[in-house]
Amino acid sequence: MEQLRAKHLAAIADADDEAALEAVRLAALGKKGEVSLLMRELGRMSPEERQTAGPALNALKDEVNAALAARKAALGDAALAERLAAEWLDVTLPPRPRLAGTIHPISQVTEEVATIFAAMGFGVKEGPQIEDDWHNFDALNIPPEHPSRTEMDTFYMAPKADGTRHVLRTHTSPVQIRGMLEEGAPCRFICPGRVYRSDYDQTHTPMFHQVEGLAIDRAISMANLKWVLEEFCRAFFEVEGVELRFRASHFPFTEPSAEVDIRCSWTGGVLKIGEGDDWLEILGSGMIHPKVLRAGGIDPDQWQGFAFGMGIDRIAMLKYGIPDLRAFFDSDLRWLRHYGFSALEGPSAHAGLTR
Ligand code: 2NL
Repeated sequence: MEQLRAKHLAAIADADDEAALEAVRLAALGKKGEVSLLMRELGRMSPEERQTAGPALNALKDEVNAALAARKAALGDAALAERLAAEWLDVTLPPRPRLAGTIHPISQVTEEVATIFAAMGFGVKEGPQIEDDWHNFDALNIPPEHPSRTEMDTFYMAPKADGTRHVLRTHTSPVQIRGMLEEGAPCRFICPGRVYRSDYDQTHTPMFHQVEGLAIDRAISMANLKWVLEEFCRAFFEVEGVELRFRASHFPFTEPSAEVDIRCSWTGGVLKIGEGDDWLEILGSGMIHPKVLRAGGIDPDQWQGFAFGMGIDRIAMLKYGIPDLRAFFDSDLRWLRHYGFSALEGPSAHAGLTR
């Protein structure tokens, strides 16, 4: 037994990979291994013999198993150390310019908007681009006969077996409904994403991007709305003295409603935001309609809130001087290199928005 012990422990110490170690294990403890065969002899021994040989064999088996496990761990550590020494990557190296992709202006602006609203306590929610009628229209107090529901304006999916038809969402409002149902009041979040309308000309593409936002609490008012939007415009357009103008308007989902213009100038065909005598419409907003709150599972006698919506593509064009909307979706590499952003330095509240 002492001979067997010395032989197998030496073989384990000599094994220099997992296959060699497995061969040793089989030779000692496999079905026909030497230790296993000895254990089988126990049955033929006298009870006295067995009393000493049994525990001794068990101890040998345990010792060989422990040695196998220790050697296996040591081989694993050595293999890992070798990989760590051989495989490394300097993550601080700059990308090779011809190979590096760029961040699309729409992605960049979406990140900027999320960063600014995050600093004011707003979360970000996303939802499905294919919606049912209820989330896209009914829940938003859009009546059955409203023109926006026609096939002139909305993309409908093929009808299902039960006759219902889903739509490509025409705004991100259905995500706000889902968000209200999920969170309850109070809540505060923005919903950026793709939206679809049947429209194509110089200033419209059938797919575009919108960001909507809402804040619901016991005493939220138009004053809070105005401050939040001013704060947003100051940060986004990077002008200290932003001036906004609220014009009475109408949306089915808000009451009262206001469209918001920002002061600007157009001299020599160059747009300057924050100065001048012109006004540029940048978003729609209002106090959430009681029926819409109720559709979102929120009691309008206890809570109220503001909501707003704006076009991401549009504010991206305004901020970065991009003249043609349709070029956004051409995937032209020269355009992407010109208007795209560095992949490694995204917008953040501490590093600034536009590096
Ligand atoms: C625009 C106008 C707006 C909203 C969107 C909204 C969403 C819910 C409830 C109430 Cl769930 N309102 N969204 C409100 C006012 C205007 O968008 O001109 N967008 C580009």
